[in-house]
Amino acid sequence: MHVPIIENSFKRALNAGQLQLGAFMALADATTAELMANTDFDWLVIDGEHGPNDINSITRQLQSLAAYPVKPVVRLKDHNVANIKQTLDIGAQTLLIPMVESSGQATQLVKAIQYAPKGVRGLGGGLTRATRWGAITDYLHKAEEEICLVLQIESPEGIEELEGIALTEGVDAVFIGPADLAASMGYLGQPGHPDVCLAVEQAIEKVHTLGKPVGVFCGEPLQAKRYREIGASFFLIGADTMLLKTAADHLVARFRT
Ligand code: 3PY
Ligand code: MG
Repeated sequence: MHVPIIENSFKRALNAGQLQLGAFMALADATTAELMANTDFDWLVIDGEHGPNDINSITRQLQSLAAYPVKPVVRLKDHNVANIKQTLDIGAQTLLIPMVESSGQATQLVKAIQYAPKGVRGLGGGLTRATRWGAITDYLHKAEEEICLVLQIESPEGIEELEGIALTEGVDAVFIGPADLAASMGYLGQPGHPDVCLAVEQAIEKVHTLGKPVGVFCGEPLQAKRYREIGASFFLIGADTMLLKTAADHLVARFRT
């Protein structure tokens, strides 16, 4: 049996400059992921950096999301080549990788998603969901085209190296993380500080000028509009955890008064 490779609609949307509104999912649960897939978000990030996810919970969430048009992304916790290999092998096609600070790191991350001789991704073949256990018979030759590598910039060092990182061949897009950027700029817990917002704006403008898709976490519609105007096209605007917490607090408060 031959199954065609799954096209990466997130990669295509980014390359077409289409607005993509997304959310983090840190509840690490397949049913929650399915619930989130039944909203109007364009993309959802299974968060393996801060959420209590492991390779099994990420697999279950990818399986949940596969039944819906929403575009799944997995954020990894580090740059480990073996983690990247396993995450691709369970069928993730878009990876968001945090804390990238140099073009050297970007080059290593690109190699991690490519098979030899270009890269270092090990061959899982029929053992993997990525190949639908061998049913996607041309997976090896088509995989790279359908993988989307998004690197997260969230430090002054990363901002300094922005051009080299964004222009590294094989890097599909850049995502700015204001929370860690604020902390590393000396404004811990103040991602909305004017100096941080200015750095975010300058980074967005730079990546956009370089012709690469650029995204950012931004929970404020007006600020997101501003970021959109200067070139950002994909946004994370919230998280499942934050949505549940806010709604729960709000509900109880209405009855306590
Ligand atoms: C950050 O802001 O530090 C993130 O990682 C994502 O928004
Ligand atoms: Mg961060």
